[in-house]
Amino acid sequence: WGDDGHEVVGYIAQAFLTSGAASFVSEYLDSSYDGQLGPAATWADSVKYEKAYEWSQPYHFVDAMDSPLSGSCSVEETRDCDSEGCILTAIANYTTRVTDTSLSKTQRDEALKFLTHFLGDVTQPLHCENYEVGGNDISVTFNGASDNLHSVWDTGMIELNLKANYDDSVADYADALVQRIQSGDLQSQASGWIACVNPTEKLDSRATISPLECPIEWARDANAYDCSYVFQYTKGSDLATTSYYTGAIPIIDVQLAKGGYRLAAWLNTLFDGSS
Ligand code: DCM
Ligand code: DCM
Ligand code: DCM
Ligand code: ZN
Ligand code: ZN
Repeated sequence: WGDDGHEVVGYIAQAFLTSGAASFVSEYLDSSYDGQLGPAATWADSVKYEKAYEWSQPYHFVDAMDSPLSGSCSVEETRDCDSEGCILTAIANYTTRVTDTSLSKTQRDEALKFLTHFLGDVTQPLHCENYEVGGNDISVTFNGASDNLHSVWDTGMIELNLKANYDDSVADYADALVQRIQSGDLQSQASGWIACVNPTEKLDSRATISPLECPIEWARDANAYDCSYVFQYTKGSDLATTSYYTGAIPIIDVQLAKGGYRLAAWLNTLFDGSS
């Protein structure tokens, strides 16, 4: 996702943190973010082209070598996540590091910022797809301009939706999604989004669960949209002015909502022993 999507994920998560997780965030998050996961969620993108952080570039996605145009979608760790790592191993790594009391405050702050970002990216269908470099190499027209399919999903459709429905306010969009999770149309689905973060289980009793289990489940969930929707646009059409856009918005809403709700549940499990 672009900055707007990541900030929405961070703001949603913030709204669902329980006290222990909220305390960890306010104590460990770099003070320049004022204790808010929303503004901190874009940090990982802001550093990834710096020489010192180039190693983190492959952590933003998993190149699933499936066949979405043939209706075959899948994510496999051994096939799709090579030795340099991917978003699956990055989530596992930073989950371990954020709770590692032998690490410095700066290292745990960095782990929290990476987790906040990657639990967002793993819900973007094209971040869980190898085809045409996750859609980066597919040229499309969007809102009268040349663009690529990946960027339309990361940024273009979200910006248009923010302008049309939320007065260009990321905070208003996040608030609306929080309301829909708490008491609206997303309420009945939300517990299913955190099936991998058992609310009644303590971290210790999950010790036998592979740290990759949840990231893989989340990536497969996002990747399924590559078969059901993402590549099913009319070639040559303007994606902003067709049913492609109106059909994509509910998918983007629910994916950003999942990212935020899962991030809160994840941190609540790690720092409160409950989600
Ligand atoms: N780095 C790493 N392992 C990761 C992620 C990042 O070693 N999973 C970092 C540590 C250093 C940089 O990559 O900042 C280069 O590491 P090295 O000096 O071990 O080659
Ligand atoms: N690092 C990481 N994951 C690891 C090891 C290191 O992200 N498994 C990052 C944390 C530091 C940087 O690399 O910002 C430098 O690592 P080190 O402290 O190991 O030199
Ligand atoms: N990206 C991806 N899969 C890839 C390569 C890149 O999902 N195999 C994402 C990362 C960025 C966007 O595409 O969100 C553009 O990547 P870059 O800036 O590295 O070209
Ligand atoms: Zn992207
Ligand atoms: Zn990213």
